[in-house]
Amino acid sequence: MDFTLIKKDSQSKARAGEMTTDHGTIQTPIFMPVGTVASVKGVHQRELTDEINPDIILGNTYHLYLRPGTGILEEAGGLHKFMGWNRNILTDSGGYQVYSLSENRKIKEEGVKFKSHIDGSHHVFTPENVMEIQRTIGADIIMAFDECTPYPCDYNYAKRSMHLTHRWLDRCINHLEKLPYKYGYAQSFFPIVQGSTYKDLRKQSAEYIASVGAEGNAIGGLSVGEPAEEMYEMAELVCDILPEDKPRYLMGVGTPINILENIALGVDMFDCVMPTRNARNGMLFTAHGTINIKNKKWENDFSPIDEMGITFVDTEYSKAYLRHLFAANEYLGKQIATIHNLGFYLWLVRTARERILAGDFLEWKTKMVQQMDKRL
Ligand code: PRF
Repeated sequence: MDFTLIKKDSQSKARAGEMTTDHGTIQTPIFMPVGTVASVKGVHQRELTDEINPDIILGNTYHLYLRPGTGILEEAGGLHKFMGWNRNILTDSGGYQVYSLSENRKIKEEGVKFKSHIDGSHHVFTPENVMEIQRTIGADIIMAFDECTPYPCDYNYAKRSMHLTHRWLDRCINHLEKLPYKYGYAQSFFPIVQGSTYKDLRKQSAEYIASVGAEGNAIGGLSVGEPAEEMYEMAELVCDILPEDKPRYLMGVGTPINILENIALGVDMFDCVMPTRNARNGMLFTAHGTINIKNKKWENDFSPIDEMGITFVDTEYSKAYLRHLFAANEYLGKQIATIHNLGFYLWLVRTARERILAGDFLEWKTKMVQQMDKRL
């Protein structure tokens, strides 16, 4: 993988860059739509490609391992072929889902024992088998196996957990060296900084992660319930330590405002279920604030869903119609809202990039943060 820093903002720590893998170029800052189970929920690949147009999407090792399983993915020739997506994919390692979804998980030095949320069957994730699984899934970017600490987290637990994540990282790297690529294209490996909300731990973890010299680096353990100000403080501290010439990925973040604030601190990559999950509950993100489309106030508002929106749904359907679809519990409502929200998130990061290149990012960000903080 190649990463070129194209421009650094002079008034903030924001950057515009370009990553190139065997599946194409990714312009940063980027938001990666979440396609947990080999599907961006409710969105056809054509709508994803032609309307939303992200350079990269995300898949989850935990889910794909449980279903359809690595056997099917290998037989398909990898996840890209299986799901009909020929641009970039990043897979998360399971080092988060296993804590948030599975029952009875037991964390030991060796790895994590867990029970499937689907059928209750027993499984073990270790740094080694998670690297093997990610080789078989075949994403362009694969993640280290880590422990994401909850919030709040007492200092001693956070410290022990961070050291475990570091030891697991060494095991990931040692094992990956023995595993050739499976499908003829390269895979890049990103380690993950942990350390909860403790500055000294975050510093220590960022220094350790930076020392392994990976092609890109991630920040985990944030957006788990801590106040936004603490997230920003940790992200900034870590970004200042991670190498400048490698992409930085803040995992599982966040609201449109969180994304702009973290871009300003030097983050290049984001993913979050928020645009897709909230869409299915009738919450729309726009440049002027959020809309609860189920609200009665939209009942006879025949204006377009989002005048400024970049996707066809924004101008071809009205708010009143979309409200009706939610009231009638029609699938189409969730699909339209999902396309709108993802279109908005991609518009947001693309515009951030344009503003960084134009030199007025900070001014634009300040205005956008104010605007987007409203409920319409
Ligand atoms: N680790 C991993 N995936 C993640 C996180 C993490 O800490 C987070 C935290 N917000 C989201 N996804 N592996």
